[in-house]
Amino acid sequence: MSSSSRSYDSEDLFRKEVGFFFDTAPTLKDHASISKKLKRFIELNSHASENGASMRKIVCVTSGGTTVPLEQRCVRYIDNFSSGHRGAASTEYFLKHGYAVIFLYRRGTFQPYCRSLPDDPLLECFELDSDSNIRVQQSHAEAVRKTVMNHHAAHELGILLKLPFTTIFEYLQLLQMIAIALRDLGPHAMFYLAAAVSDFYVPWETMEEHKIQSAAGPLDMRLAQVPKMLSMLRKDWAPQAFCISFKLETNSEILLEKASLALKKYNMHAVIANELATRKEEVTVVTPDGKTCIRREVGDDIENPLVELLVEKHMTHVAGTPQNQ
Ligand code: 9Z3
Repeated sequence: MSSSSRSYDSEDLFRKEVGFFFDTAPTLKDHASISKKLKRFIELNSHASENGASMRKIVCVTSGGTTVPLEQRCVRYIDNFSSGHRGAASTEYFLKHGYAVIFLYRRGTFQPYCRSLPDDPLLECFELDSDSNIRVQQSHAEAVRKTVMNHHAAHELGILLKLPFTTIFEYLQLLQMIAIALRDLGPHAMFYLAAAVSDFYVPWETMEEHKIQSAAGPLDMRLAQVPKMLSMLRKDWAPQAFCISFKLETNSEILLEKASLALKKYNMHAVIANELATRKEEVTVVTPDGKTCIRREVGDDIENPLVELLVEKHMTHVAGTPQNQ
């Protein structure tokens, strides 16, 4: 077999797997209302700036881990680690750089502007005065003021759209919707894929409907591979968009090699390599031009210099992409 017919066969098989994934996934709840919100958000934010010189850039930031349900009426699931801190912090910095952000996040994970609040903000930030009126505790007043102010500013300007997911099915359907909706923005759109995405799943049609019974003995289950949708994003959904993915490993010896492989295999514009234990201190930005190591400065978030570097690279991408292709 020639190598070209072999690659055609594997491409064909890959597209079949993608088709199977979407055709058999449970229908996304609220599809129509999400689609409407998305359309309105993109219309509002993709207009040329006042002097007509440039379009506002829109970035889709994904954040948190996807789950893989083991039962259709789900009691148990496999989870992927991610607190959502990276995505929430990065969203704040993209907004600061003038981007509009579609924040695709796992329910219950960190939210933009809420990172410095305590775990139970309602109970820890507020107290009752002698007349039983609610007031903000002095020690949290500054954090609450900043959170509320920034949240309302983003809300009023209409520059932050939050879309939640839990399962791998919801996440990939939403990512596809967003990418297709952003396609017309060409190179002005960016994908910053910090969500920790499941590699294996149970196809909906082979999944047990009811809770799996423990009396049936040890559980033997075959998981299918989740098709790598990064390829679909680059080839079909939004081919001109600037695409950043993340590579997470726990073994530093294989991290950079795996990131370089992902860069080539999925034709990403950059892959951010990070190790679980040091992810808040150090990341390496791997691009076709080389590797840049970024370290956190004292009192800063690592996402600050990371986003700054990516914004620069995105500008170069926009300038180098012929428009109206
Ligand atoms: C990451 O590597 C993120 O940086 C973290 C952020 C999940 C480590 P936190 O949310 O942590 O701040 O607690 N995300 C991507 C992980 C991932 O699933 N990458 C895939 C892979 O490594 C490629 S799409 O194979």
